[in-house]
Amino acid sequence: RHRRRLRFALVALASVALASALALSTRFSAEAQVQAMSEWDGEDCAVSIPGTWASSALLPDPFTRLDGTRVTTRGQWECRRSEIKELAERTVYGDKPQPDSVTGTVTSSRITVNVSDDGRSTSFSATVQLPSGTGPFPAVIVYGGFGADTQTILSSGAAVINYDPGAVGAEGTPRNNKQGAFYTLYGATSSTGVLMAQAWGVSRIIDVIEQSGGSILNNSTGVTGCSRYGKGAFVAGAFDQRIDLTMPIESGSGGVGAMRSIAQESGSQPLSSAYGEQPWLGDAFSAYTGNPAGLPVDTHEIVGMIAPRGLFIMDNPHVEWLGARSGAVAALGGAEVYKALGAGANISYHSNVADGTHCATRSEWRTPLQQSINAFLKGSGTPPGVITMHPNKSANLSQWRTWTTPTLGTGDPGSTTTPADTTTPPETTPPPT
Ligand code: MCU
Repeated sequence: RHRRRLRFALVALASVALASALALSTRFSAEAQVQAMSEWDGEDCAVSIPGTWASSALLPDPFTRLDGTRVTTRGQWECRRSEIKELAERTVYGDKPQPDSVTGTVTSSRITVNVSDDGRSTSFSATVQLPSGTGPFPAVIVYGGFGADTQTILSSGAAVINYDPGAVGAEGTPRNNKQGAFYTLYGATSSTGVLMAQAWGVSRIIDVIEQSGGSILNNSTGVTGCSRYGKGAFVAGAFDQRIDLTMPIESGSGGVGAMRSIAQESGSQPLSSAYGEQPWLGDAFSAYTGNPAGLPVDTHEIVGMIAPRGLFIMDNPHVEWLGARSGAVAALGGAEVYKALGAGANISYHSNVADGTHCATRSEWRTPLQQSINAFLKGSGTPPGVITMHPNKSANLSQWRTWTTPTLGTGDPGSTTTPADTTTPPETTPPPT
């Protein structure tokens, strides 16, 4: 692991040099391309979780640490983010372990992954579709076989990695007999939910891409999926900082939707149902299905964990079960973290679509999808940077918080505390029809 860290550090140094060069030429691409060093770069933060925490009906303050003080610098945010990660693992999703060894191969049609941890081994694979042109290409890991616009991904110049998440974290099992590659390693009674197991699988695919030497796929990676696979893509993006672009589609309850808001949004999938329908969430979440106010986090902070990396959240406002208003609540709350980091344009939310069909391919999302791939996976152009809510499913953040949003500076005494870019995504409202 240490050798890997060193390699990441060297890559990071090179990227910093590259990023500064880019910053001189185009300020925007420097913001859009965020280089992460490793799966989680807050490993060295000392996080100690208390036995109890205050209950809150409104969204918890992302910027107040467990010790009660607020973060004021970007460095402090990194460790606050590790607190959020730890709390979210313990109460919502379950733990995401880092295995001892990962090997595998990347060809132009397939990625194979072999993982061992603590004397047990498992493997799984995914198929690859390359775009036309000359590689190496960035790639988008697509959960499942529906709902993501793979044609637009390919025509934007990114490869598609077809990921069968069920091979790593299976649906259709009772909680005490979970199945799939993750549970082969960590046990069928692991309390980690299927979404986190599947996210772990995504991280192992990225490990193999990183090791492959970059002749077919480079290290720019996105993740997407619709519905249950949108829940999965959201968790994958939040818990692996090497993912440059996260695009959950119509993910609903157990996905992007703010849990406190889901509990109040009429017709949306109740938390007890999201917990019970499949072992998506971790076993510990059973304590909160009827008491979301007791959660120490909510999904706006999972959105915040992704900041300042690329995020494009897509919601369907026509199917009540999908709780699009709660998705908007989480997006607006999480966008405050992006703003605090001076990266307001790196998050987009869009639910203003005409077709009510769940997981339809939608013309309204094609351009922002292309822009997101260009900005975050190819380093060109500007990200969409829009929050566009359907009028029937709009949200008002002021009803959900009492906290304010700080501007997080570098913390260096001599340096300016003003972030490079304080762009706020415009809140666009469609003309009345
Ligand atoms: C939105 O995702 C789920 C939803 O949570 C389930 O209740 C329903 O059964 O299936 C949706 C889905 O994955 O549709 C493809």
